[in-house]
Formats: sequence, structure tokens, C-alpha cells
Amino acid sequence: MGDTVCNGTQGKKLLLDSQLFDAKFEELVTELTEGDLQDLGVADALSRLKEILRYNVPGGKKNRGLSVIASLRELLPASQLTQDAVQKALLVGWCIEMLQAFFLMADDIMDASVTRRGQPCWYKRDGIGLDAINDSFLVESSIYRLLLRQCRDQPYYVHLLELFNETTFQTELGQTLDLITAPPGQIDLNRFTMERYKAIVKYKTAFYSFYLPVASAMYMAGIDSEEEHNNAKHILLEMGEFFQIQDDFLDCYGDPAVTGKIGTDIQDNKCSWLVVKALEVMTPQQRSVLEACYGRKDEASVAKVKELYNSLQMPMLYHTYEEESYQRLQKLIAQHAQNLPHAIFLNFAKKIYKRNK
Ligand code: GPP
Ligand code: MG
Ligand code: MG
Ligand code: MG
Repeated sequence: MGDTVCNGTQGKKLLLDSQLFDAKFEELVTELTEGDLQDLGVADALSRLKEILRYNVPGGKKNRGLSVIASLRELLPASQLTQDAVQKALLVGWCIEMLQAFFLMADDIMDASVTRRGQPCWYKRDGIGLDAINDSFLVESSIYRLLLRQCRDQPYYVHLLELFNETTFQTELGQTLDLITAPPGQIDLNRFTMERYKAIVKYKTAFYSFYLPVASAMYMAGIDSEEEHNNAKHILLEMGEFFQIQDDFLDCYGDPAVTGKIGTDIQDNKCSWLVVKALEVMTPQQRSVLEACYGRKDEASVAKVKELYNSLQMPMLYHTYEEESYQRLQKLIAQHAQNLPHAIFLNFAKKIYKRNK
């Protein structure tokens, strides 16, 4: 996808999109924190914002952010992709990474997580605690300040505003479902159905992680037909569901040194793919073990749930599912991509299948 050398002109050093993207970040931090705010009274708050942005925004895989420029390269002929359009795609990519940072800073508080991207969660740092809630709000507002300053004259500006707002709402609905399906201390395995699971992950993950970046690029390329957007959404939501199933699998089976985060789904009583799938195949005796141990914080209970998952061969069930999902996705792309370049979807798929972080 975008990681090809195609942005340079003769005699100039060629840079990868990932390098361009990284270089753009500090420029945006400067714009947000040293820009037009004349009131010296808020200088301390702006220097806190700088620290928040640097700690929470750039440390991830950046697949979401980079896929805006990658998708735009597939949608527009090189002749129409001006330097300015590239810079705007990098900016919108960072806006998506900022939306993600805003969600994760808050999600880590709600999930009582300890590490994120290989470092302590922001709220866990000395002296931060629940002030991290306001810090997450600052990151969210920063998105709209950047869009206003750099895209307000563009024909796609209002489309982006509506898209970001709708996507935020969808993600918050998903987070709501995630939380109310996992009330602390109230174990009710009957809540964990595949139907509920699919609704949670579509809303909490798939819209913002998959549809948002591609839809942003489509609007930037002047594609605003509802039919085209629905075609893309169909494929991307399927990819998003698979992505969250991987996230759930890695919560238990991933290596924290690689994923950068320590799993909490069992302790948090989460409606994870693992528990939903395990419930489909377990015996009544195994169900009573799960009933006694799921959603508890003590090490012994967590270890018992993990043993149960192992005896049900969850890794094997997961790998079978992964293969089936990949095949289904290839078919969906063939059927639904229609006028859209298949490479947008295939490149995204290549980045997520068989991932371990
Ligand atoms: C991922 O769930 C979902 C989100 C990060 C969306 C949060 C939405 C908010 C409105 C706060 P997760 O808890 O499984 O992610 P992780 O495993 O990375 O903590
Ligand atoms: Mg969560
Ligand atoms: Mg979480
Ligand atoms: Mg998770």
C-alpha cells in the first residue's frame, strides 16, 4: 500500500509514506500548542497538551492513519495527487490516530488496564490518575481544531466533520454495549451470545478502525455517493469484526512484549470472542467452572479460565476461524468492491491477517 516510493520528484530524496507520516506529527503538535492562542495565561495547559499528544498519539502501529494516504493513492491518479493533497491526507490520518488515542486513554481507565503500547497507560502515570479524562477530551478537540485550520476551504470539509462525529457516536455506543455486557462482579454467562458479541465489535471497533480511514480518503477524492460508501462499509465492517476477534484472542494468547499491553478481558468479565466461542463448545461441567472463575481478579481464577480455554483448544478454533474469515473477505471484496480499487481492501487485509500485535 502506501509504503512504496512514489512521492518524490527527480533529484529529490524519495521518502516512504510512513516517513512522511512520522515527520508530519511534530508539525501538528507545534500547530496545536504554539499556534494562534495568544493568551499567555494558558501556556502551562498548552505545554501539558504537548506532553499528552507526544505520549499518547504516535506509539501505535499507525495502520489506521497510514491507510488514508494509501487509500487516496489508489483512488486518485498520480497527476491529481498534489503535494498539498498528500499533506492533507497525512493530516487526516493523524486526526484518526488522535481519535484512537482519545478512545484508548479513556478505555484504559474503564478497563483498568496497566500498559499500552509498551508503556504505562497514561492514567497510571504518577500524578495523572483521573485527570486523564480531561486529557483525553483535549486530544479529541484537537482533531477539530486541525481540521478547521487546514481543511475548512475544502469541498470535503463538512463530509469529514459529519463522518468523524457519526463515527465517534458509533464507537461510544459500542463501548456502552461492551461495558453494560460486562458489569463488574455480576457474572451471567447467558449474556455472552454471538449476536451481542457482533454488535459490540461492529460499533466499538469496526467503524472507527476500518470504515473511517477509507471513507475519509473517499470523501477527499470526491467520492460521496451513498452506494459507493455502503459498498466499502460492507467489506470494511467485516474486516473490523475479524480485527477485534484477533484483539480478543491476543488479550489472552498474545505476548505482552509484542502487543505492548497486558490482557484484562477475563478479569473484566468481558464479552470476548474467546468466552462466547468457548460457551458454544463446552460441557455443562465446564460451564460451572467458568461460572465460578470468570470476571474475577485473583490469579488462580484467571489461570483456571485459561486452562479451560486450552483444554477446549481455543487457539485451534481461532486459527480455523481466521482462515475462514480470510476466505470470506476475499469473496466480499470480489463481490462488493465494484468501482473501488480492490487494492484498498487487499492491502488493509494483508496488514491484519496473521498479525501478532
Ligand atoms: C477496543 O476495545 C475498543 C476501543 C478502544 C473503543 C473505546 C471507545 C471509547 C468510546 C472509549 P478493547 O478494550 O478490547 O481494546 P484494548 O484491548 O486495546 O484495550
Ligand atoms: Mg475496552
Ligand atoms: Mg481495553
Ligand atoms: Mg482488547
